[in-house]
Order: sequence, then C-alpha cells, then structure tokens
Amino acid sequence: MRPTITAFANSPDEGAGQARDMRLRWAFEEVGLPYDVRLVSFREMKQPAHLALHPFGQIPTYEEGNLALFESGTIILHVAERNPGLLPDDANGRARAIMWIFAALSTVEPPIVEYDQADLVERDKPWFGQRLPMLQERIRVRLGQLSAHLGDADWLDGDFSAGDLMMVTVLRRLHGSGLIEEFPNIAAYVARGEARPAYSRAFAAQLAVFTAASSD
Ligand SMILES: N[C@@H](CCC(=O)N[C@@H](CS)C(=O)NCC(=O)O)C(=O)O
Repeated sequence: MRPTITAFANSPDEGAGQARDMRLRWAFEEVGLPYDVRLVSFREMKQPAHLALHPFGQIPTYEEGNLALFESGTIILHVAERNPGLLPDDANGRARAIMWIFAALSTVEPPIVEYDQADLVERDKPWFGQRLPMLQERIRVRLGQLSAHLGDADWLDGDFSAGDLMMVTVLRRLHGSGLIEEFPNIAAYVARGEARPAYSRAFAAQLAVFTAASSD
C-alpha cells in the first residue's frame, strides 16, 4: 500500500534538506517505494487532526492503511524491515544496522540538535559566546569517535544500510558549521551518502515543495 507522509508546507530551512521528512523520502527512494506527501503548516501541526497522528505536533508522520506512525527512526525501521535494500540479509548484520540507526538518533543527534537550537534562539543571549565552544566540543567528541570507527571504510558496517541513511541525515545538520570538515573521513562519508541517486531524488522532491511555496 502506498504510504502518505507529512512534511512542512513552509520549511524553515528553505529546501536545504534538513527537515526530517527528508529521511523518509530518501528511504522510499532507496527501496523504490512510491509515496504521497501531505503538506502541513505550523498552525495545522498543532491542531487536533494532526495531533491525533503525532502527539508532539511535529513532522514527519507516516500513514499506510490503518497504520499511523511518528518518529523518523521508527518509520525508517518499518520501511527497511518490509522492503529489501536497507538492511542486510543476515540476522547479525541486521541487528548492527539497526544499532546504527539508534546510535545516530540517540548518541550523535542530541548534541547536534542542541547546538542548532542554541545557534537559532540563543545568539542574542549574554552567555551564548561562552556556551558555544562547549556545545561544539561535545560534537567534536562524537565526530572523533565516529571518525575512528569509520576509518577508511565507505559505510559504518559493510554495505550501505538504513544505519548509514540515518547517520548521514543527522550529520548533514552540521553543514555550514565547519565541524564536519575537521574530520575528512566523515566529510567524505556524508558526501558519499549525498551522492547516491536515491538521495538526489529525495532532495529534489523536498526542494520542489519550497520552490513551489515561494513562487505562490
Ligand atoms: N524525534 C522526532 C523529531 C521530529 C522533529 O523535530 N520534527 C521537526 C521538523 S524536522 C518539527 O516538526 N519541528 C516543529 C515543531 O517541533 O514544532 C523524529 O525524529 O521524527
């Protein structure tokens, strides 16, 4: 059954591919699954109809028949488990790929989101100048550890998997910060993910929403 996801009608990143529907779009493109998108405004996201799908009033959501899901990690796992291409066939390899989804979301993403948020809403605060280096250092620690694990491998564990898809989307949030460039193998890893044809199709689809909204 063809799923429907929700995405920002007006993405604050202006089509830079940071909104989390990008993860879903990329996964659908990797496995060749057609999907529909329902665009929602910030106001609609906080209304009862959307809150019934997503109790925290966010995007993305995923609907397929009578199944409704939220949380990008859950949705990626759901798609990866039901469609070949994003998880290895062997049980141990699958478990490790899933481990990397969790690592991306629960170990690498939190300091990156905290840095993003501070950059967005705390720039005019008197403590910002002191807090920023601490936030950057937390990210550097994680990137250093990830860089040591990755070494000169193309992907985190064998072939490209849903774990890489999630990790690359998380790391992309650092574009413009200069932090990725401090770790050349991580920079190359992110670029490798972004060079995948499925990634390009997903990016173009998300960008098209911004382009259409800004020409209205
Ligand atoms: N943990 C959630 C985070 C979802 C999330 O933060 N969504 C953002 C867009 S990328 C959002 O809807 N922000 C608007 C808001 O929180 O009001 C996931 O991975 O799906």
